[in-house]
Amino acid sequence: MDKKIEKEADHNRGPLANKSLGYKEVRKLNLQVSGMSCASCALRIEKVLSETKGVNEAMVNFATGQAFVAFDPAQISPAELTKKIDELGYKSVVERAEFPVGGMSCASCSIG
Ligand SMILES: [Cu+2]
Repeated sequence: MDKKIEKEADHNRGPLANKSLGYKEVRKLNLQVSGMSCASCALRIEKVLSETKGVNEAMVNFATGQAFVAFDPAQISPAELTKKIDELGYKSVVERAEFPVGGMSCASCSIG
């Protein structure tokens, strides 16, 4: 009689519960993207990146030509991310792989 309740409780504590707690490693990456000719290029890249397995978040800024990606390094590598962009017909260069460090000087200072 109690067995059933117990089993259900276990089920709720299953792989899904662990997954939301266990996936903490996120690496951040800044990319310089060239070849974009309008804002929808940026949206297109953004969409493809954010649908890529291992990517948590992707933002592409047409005006600055910069892309920001938050990803799980266990699932995808920076090289694979730049390849994705290149496959779409744009050129991308890793500008900086971000580690959780504060107080760094302004990244946009280095943009001509
Ligand atoms: Cu475009």
